[in-house]
Amino acid sequence: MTTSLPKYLQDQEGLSEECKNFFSVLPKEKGWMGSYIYNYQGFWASPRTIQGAIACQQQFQAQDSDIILVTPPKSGTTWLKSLLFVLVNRMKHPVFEQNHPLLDKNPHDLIPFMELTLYVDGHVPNFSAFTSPRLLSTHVPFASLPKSIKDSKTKLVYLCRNPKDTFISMWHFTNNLRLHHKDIHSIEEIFESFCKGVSPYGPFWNHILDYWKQSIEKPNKVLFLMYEEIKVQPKLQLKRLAEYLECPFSIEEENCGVMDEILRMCSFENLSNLEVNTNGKLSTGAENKVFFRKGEVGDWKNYFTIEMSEKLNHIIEQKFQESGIKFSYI
Ligand code: PAP
Repeated sequence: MTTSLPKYLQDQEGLSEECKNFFSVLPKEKGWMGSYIYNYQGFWASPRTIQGAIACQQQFQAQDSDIILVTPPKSGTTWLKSLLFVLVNRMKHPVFEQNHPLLDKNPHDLIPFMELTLYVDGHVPNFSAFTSPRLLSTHVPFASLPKSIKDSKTKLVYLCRNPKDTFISMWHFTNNLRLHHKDIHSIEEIFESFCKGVSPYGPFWNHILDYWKQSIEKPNKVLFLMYEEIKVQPKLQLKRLAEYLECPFSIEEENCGVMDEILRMCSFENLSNLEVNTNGKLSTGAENKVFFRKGEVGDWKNYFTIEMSEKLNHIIEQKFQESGIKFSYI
């Protein structure tokens, strides 16, 4: 059946009978974007995303040199994609060069999502155009990553953000994408879902805790970063990232201001004002500008009631206390 809804808002439309049967037995809740999200292998996502994740699990063959960025949605993925791309490719594309790819491509086109782009809708990705190291990304929780990623020397870079700002960013983003098609979700109803753990790729606490645990157990396999820490100490975190990826900055680079230039190029101010990001679109049809809203820490204070803040504080304390993870600006 054809539908006028964009693909990211479609629910069961276009699914085969076999797929419908598959989803019919999964736990189901009201979705943030499409009508419903389903719980598969412990995380919540749309049927399209789950199918993309399954295809990725079945087909993706990791290489030892691969670098994979993992984030819960709206944690600063776009920012870190730009930093990673510029950092890792700085020999091929020197940062002071006029026609740097970051200047005319959105970071999501430079580092594609595996389950949302490469393996979505039955696509078979062509990796021949990728140079080494391949830079890829995913929102999928650790337990649902393709086995070859876990078995290889592939490096994972994990980025999360304080749950209050992540929630607000996600609420704006999903409403933005729904704007032309359906009603807007109220903050109250979507907040209740978030607190129950029902959010894209959630529960958010499992997502963060699982990668945190991996980063402690295997520090050469998973680097754990936080959005707020990059905001506060950008140079330090960039240096950490470069060292982890085994492409540290040389003394000459440090003296020539390469780090400053990378941070400037990837800053919210620079990226959000580029023509490609103000007027361009991704292959999925989403406008590039939806990935740039405010880029600030603590914006949740403009939206949360005291009750909402206390409720989420309680959940954060309960879920993260034992781990020692401390979120800032909450
Ligand atoms: P995604 O998971 O859908 O790819 P993601 O990039 O993680 O989205 O989240 C977008 C958030 O990062 C937005 O936050 P906000 O809603 O609180 O404003 C966006 O503004 C912010 N962002 C995008 N680019 C940058 C950047 N260069 N520096 C800092 N924040 C950024």
